[in-house]
Amino acid sequence: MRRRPQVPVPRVMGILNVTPDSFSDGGQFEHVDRAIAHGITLRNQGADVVDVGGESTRPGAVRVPPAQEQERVIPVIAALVSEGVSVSIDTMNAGTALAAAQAGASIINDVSGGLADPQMYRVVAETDLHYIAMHWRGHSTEMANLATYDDVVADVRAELRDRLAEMMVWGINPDRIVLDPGLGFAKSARHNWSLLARLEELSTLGYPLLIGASRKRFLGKLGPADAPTSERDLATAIISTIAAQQGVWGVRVHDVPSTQVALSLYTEMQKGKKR
Ligand code: PMM
Repeated sequence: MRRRPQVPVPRVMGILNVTPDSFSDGGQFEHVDRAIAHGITLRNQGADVVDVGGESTRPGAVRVPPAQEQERVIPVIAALVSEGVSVSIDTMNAGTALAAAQAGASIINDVSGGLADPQMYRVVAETDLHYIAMHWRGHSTEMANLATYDDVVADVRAELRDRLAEMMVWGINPDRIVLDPGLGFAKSARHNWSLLARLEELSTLGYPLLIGASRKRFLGKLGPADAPTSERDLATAIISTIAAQQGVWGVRVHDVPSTQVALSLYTEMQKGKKR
């Protein structure tokens, strides 16, 4: 990882989705090679970690068998690790998390926060990797129906606290845990904005936070309806700055350069406070 500047800024996690819709044209090898090349580009652009995922979790996405998920991600992880890239594995499957750990991944990023696979906490405890536990209520096909809250921030906080209690039972090292409110997962646009506006209430759980707002649907509402998702990168970068101001541990983004500009701006401004 690159040297951290004196002003604390969030880690940048570059997104590498190794799914057929991300790198579709070409055979299996070209697909893997292009994914590896993109991972190296993300690192060269300044990503501290490259987050490799082989199963789409977009609203409505259907599940991928773990063996197929592993076929997609493991060669990519092994190649990136051999190039000195820090890798996290974006998976809900304990078997994939373990295979990724064996291939050299240093972070397990689980959008289900341990709810999708009863073996996940055992793997996290045994591998002792960093563990990103995201707030989650159900799989992509059902999550739209699960977006009901009394107070979204209080409810997400309470549900994450329940997950933390379970992690302690399994002997997961608290120093390894990062929490994520799970923007867009069983959340409406209004829920996402409330979570972003009140991040400090989640910080009171006492764990570092990761924010994954990148290119999500709620940002699309700020621009023309038919604009490509890459046009959400400016909004994403601004959210990276807002997240930095709230002291988050990391931001997960598709476009690393725009978030780097936003975070450099934030760093310079923070330095300006020092006399
Ligand atoms: N969002 C997606 C996938 N993985 N992981 C974490 N920790 N937080 C997120 O918000 C998150 C994630 C879905 O976004 P994508 O399909 O654009 O990768």
